[in-house]
Amino acid sequence: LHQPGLTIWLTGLSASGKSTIATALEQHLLHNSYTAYRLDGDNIRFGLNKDLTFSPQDRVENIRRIGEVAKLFADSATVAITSFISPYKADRDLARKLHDDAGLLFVEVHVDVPIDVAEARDPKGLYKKAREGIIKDFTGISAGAPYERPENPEVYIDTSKSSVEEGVQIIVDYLVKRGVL
Ligand code: GGZ
Repeated sequence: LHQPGLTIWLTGLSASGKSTIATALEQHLLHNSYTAYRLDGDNIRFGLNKDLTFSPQDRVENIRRIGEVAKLFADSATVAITSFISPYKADRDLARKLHDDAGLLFVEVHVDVPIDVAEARDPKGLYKKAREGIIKDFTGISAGAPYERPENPEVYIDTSKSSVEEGVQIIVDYLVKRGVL
């Protein structure tokens, strides 16, 4: 088994299903003897990036650091899977460039969902709080907190149409097609 080093970068709205797909993808890879490691809010925003808020400047720094950390994992021949909104195109492109410059594969995955579907899911009640103004700077809801859709992602998943298993399979199929797995 050739163990590849690369980063699979999931981007999308809150409640789009990024973390669920990231977790299922990580399990799939581990069960197939690949080394994979997931970076998400739970292990990054409460640790390395606990000094950062959701202001535009702090989101830029959040994604900059995550891009650097993902690159280190990829460089160690791990499949790094990141699961952050990463709302700004320029920041995602910067993370991509870091990988390109190091000769490491970067796979951008747009985990898309219509915002009304995300808002109806609202698993943590955050959309409701954002509508009420209790949470400020909420992506896709608050003025000044846009989500810039990827223009040319390597992989596209619409979680209002695909199940979690189908979403994982779409990513795996892409990696097989690229000769990575
Ligand atoms: C967006 C917020 C906010 C605001 C708290 N805007 O669905 P969740 O809860 O579990 O995931 C969201 C997470 C977003 O953190 P990221 O590090 O992925 O964001 S970014 O890439 O834009 O830096 C959400 C929760 O944190 N959350 N406040 N104002 N999401």
